[in-house]
Amino acid sequence: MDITPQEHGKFGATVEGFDALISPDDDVEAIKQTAYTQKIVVLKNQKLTPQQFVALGRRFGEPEVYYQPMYHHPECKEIFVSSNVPQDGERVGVPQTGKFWHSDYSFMPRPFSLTFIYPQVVPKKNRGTYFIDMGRAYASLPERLKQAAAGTRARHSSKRYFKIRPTDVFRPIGEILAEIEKENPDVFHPTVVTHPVTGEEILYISEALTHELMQKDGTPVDEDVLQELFDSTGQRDTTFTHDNIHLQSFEEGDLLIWDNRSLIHRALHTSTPEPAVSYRVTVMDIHDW
Ligand code: 7UC
Ligand code: FE
Repeated sequence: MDITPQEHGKFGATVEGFDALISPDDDVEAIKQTAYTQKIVVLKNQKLTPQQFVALGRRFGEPEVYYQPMYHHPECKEIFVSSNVPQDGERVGVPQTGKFWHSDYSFMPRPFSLTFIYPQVVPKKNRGTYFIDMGRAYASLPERLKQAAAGTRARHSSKRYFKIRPTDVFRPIGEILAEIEKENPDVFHPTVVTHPVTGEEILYISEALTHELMQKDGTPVDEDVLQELFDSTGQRDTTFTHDNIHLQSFEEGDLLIWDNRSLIHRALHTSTPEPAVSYRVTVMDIHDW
């Protein structure tokens, strides 16, 4: 197995010669450490069935089943399907997922540690995912903003990006919102978290899911602070040319693993309706948070 820095983009590593079925545990451990330190790992030339993909995830941690069944793979509930391609005339998964800056499951009490994406149908144009390393972004903030974020908590909510389900059609929006509130109440996470493996400090906020900052005693922080943090870290750059933004592209056979604690990401979906299918597995590692 060979681990080398990625040729394109700003960070990440490429792995050649890893076989999910037979490679030794030492290889898995080396890849895992690389994911924590280099943030993105691309496993090349993977050829896995859905079941084998879940088994690969299990070698890295405990796979989590997404809380909403409409995203599940029909055979493997551990796989979250992003797809605009019907199978036997039926919808599978959900189209156009994650087209906004976020960290997976930050609106849950315990967000995922690692995310695995295994593209199945790769669009020809506009493929890829934007990433921002929020550890690096935090380190380069002006001291004034670091101080403003320090010691505060952030409220995360799925509300703005909750996808209307087929069963929601003709329901009053207020009723749906009340249901989201009840089943998936907003959560608070520290605004600055320490990565349990690397010790790095991370600004754990995203434009789509973070709604408000609060002092420890519950006093709200001036709304401008959060907006400035989004701005400074590159999340408001509609040209995607901010120095913090890395565009990760992929080709068939690539399997991406990333550190979901320190990266935020945003899917780059095709503007024209090109077929695109991607499978996702998410795992919890043994570390807190
Ligand atoms: O449909 C989607 O974009 C799913 C998103 C709201 N959540 C993904 C996650 O894991 O947090
Ligand atoms: Fe995501």
